[in-house]
Amino acid sequence: MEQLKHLENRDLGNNCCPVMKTPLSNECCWLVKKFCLSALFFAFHSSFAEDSETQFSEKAVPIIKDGETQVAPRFKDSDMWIRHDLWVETDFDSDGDGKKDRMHVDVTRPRQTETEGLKVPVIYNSSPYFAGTAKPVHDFMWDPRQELGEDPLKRRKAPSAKRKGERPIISKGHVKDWVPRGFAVVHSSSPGTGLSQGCPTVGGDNESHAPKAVIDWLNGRAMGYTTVDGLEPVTSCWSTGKVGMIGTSYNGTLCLAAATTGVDGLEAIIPVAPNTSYYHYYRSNGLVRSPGGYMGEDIDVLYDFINSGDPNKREYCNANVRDKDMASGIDRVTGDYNSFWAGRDYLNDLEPVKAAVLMSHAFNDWNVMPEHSNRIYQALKEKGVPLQVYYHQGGHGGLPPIKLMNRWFTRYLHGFENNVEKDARAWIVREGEDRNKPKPYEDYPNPAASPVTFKLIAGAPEMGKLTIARNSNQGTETVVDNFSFSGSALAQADWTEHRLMYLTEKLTEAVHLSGTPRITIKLASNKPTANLSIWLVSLPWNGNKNAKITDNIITRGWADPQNHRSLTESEPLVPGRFYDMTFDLQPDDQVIPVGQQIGLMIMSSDREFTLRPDPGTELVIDLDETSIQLPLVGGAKAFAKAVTKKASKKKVKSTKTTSSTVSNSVSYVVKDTDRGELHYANANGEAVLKVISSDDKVVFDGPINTKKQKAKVPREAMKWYEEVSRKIMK
Ligand SMILES: [Ca+2]
Ligand SMILES: [Ca+2]
Ligand SMILES: [Ca+2]
Repeated sequence: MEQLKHLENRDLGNNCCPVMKTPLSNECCWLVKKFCLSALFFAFHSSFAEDSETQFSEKAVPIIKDGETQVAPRFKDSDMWIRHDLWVETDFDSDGDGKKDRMHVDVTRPRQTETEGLKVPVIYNSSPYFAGTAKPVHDFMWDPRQELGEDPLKRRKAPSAKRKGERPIISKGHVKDWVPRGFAVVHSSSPGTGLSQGCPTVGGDNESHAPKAVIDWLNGRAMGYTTVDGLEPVTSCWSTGKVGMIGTSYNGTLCLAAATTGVDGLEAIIPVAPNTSYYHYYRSNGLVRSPGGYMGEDIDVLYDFINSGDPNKREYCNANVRDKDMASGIDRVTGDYNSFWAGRDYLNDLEPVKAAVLMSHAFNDWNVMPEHSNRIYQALKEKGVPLQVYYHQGGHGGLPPIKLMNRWFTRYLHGFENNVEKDARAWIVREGEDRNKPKPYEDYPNPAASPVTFKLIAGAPEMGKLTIARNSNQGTETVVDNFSFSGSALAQADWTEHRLMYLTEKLTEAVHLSGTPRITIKLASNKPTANLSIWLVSLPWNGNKNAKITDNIITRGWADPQNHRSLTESEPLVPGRFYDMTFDLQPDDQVIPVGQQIGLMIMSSDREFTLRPDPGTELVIDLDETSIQLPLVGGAKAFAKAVTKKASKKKVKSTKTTSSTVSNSVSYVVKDTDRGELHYANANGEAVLKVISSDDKVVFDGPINTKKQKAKVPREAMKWYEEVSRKIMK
């Protein structure tokens, strides 16, 4: 303490950049002989120390232990931190006033950056939300209750966003985690929000160039000023120039946006639940599809939501960005991908990326869905940048454990070799487990997973079967659109025409899905437009209030049948004509436990996500030509094993009939040299019949619970079945 006091009392004046000396003086050698050599080594090379003993040295330095940057006693006291704000000049003028836009930036840094000439790396967080948002957002959404392919109803005007906040603090986010560890934390409001100039563009180029300018300033390559329009400069001589960006959701997007500029000094990013493509946020495979929880949101709604910048510039920004660029680009009529969306898809901008990326997301984030991080993660693998991914099983947001983040930043901002490259590449929190205790995996998707194709066996309006066996002659089944029923209600319904459901056998071993399920579907619509929604569920449905988020919905996906051929061009459907299309559901990593059945549910509208046209559209599905590929650890073999009946089965060789009756389940197998084989099972009230002809053809395979289903059994086979069941009943 004595020494701290001494340091505070030293007068170094206002000079932010005192002459740099070796951060650890020779005094260290007198104090800690044993530690001296390594301390000096680090002092010369990167000015940090390896353990807390160096607090006795004259000057404070970051302390690294076990590969992580430690909270240091001399950086801990928040009263001693230096806080200030400034404006960084960018290289763009997005608000049309002829002057380069300046970004409002705040800085929180250890006092020693002022008193001891300490230089520190920077944790940087940028956002459009820091200065407040327009509320309530649900009042100015688009109305989803409209016919598909028609002009949307006019959207209600948004209230103006009132700027909030007191200078010099823009945000306190991440400060408590990193300043006590000897980092500076920097925030900036993104263009056109708060006290930052420019227009909000929601994914426009200025949102990438703004954080780039701040990183340039942190490296002495851009100008900073004490005021928004003055010329009194502010330098960043306390910065090592090594910057790590972190942020959740939109703020995570901005980490990636900055990285796509390839700016020097941005060494590492930790995007958490980042939106990486506004098309994928507001559309899905050609369909207008809202982010979960924000029905009717679109990119112009988000623009209004964040529009908290200078009120005098709003008229210009509204007219140019919202009412011109966005209005002409968003296309809520077809929902197709176009150049407007391509310009807001960061996958198209990855070429310059060189920052080390620790991607973070959740598999049950139905707002910014997990495909957003996965598409970038998979693409970056090709580029060879240092890469890790952390997934948990919750909803939107959620930082990786501090240890993961710390190892990442310690390695790439301090340049300290903690071998983070040798850590597991993928960290996945298992179902119901603590979010801070992810399991290490070789990669995501799990390299042991391979696609297993599941076929459909008829069953509507009840539930059909999902099987890895071959199917044939299943005909078609029809789903009738009705947005009034939620997907979860339909998944639990015993009998309904508003969804088709196909269930695997009950799992007798857990099944591990890892990767992106892909559906191939052949369908015809009775109208030129139709929604198509796919849910993969785990049944029986757990309706308990305390059900885990993973208990019922495994994953889901949405697509526009009009885009069966092209994402950029919808094609009106010819009523009654069959179309083939293939698309992905959201990526997932989930273990489906014993006792559950995996269900493929096909719906038309999804009331929580799609537009809501008048009910009645009929989609006819060709069951033989429809299948879903599930990436399963262990592949088809593992699945076959997971549905093997553990109870012993009786087999009959001759024409003899056997039956076994166990409480509510009945099964028998009949073999007849002339007629073939007849297999019948009735478990839990679900009757299934399989008839194989003497020349080994499957004559029928499916449920026979309803009149309609029974009507599908070939006549001869039905006669045989009735004959046999009569015998058994006696
Ligand atoms: Ca300007
Ligand atoms: Ca479309
Ligand atoms: Ca899941």
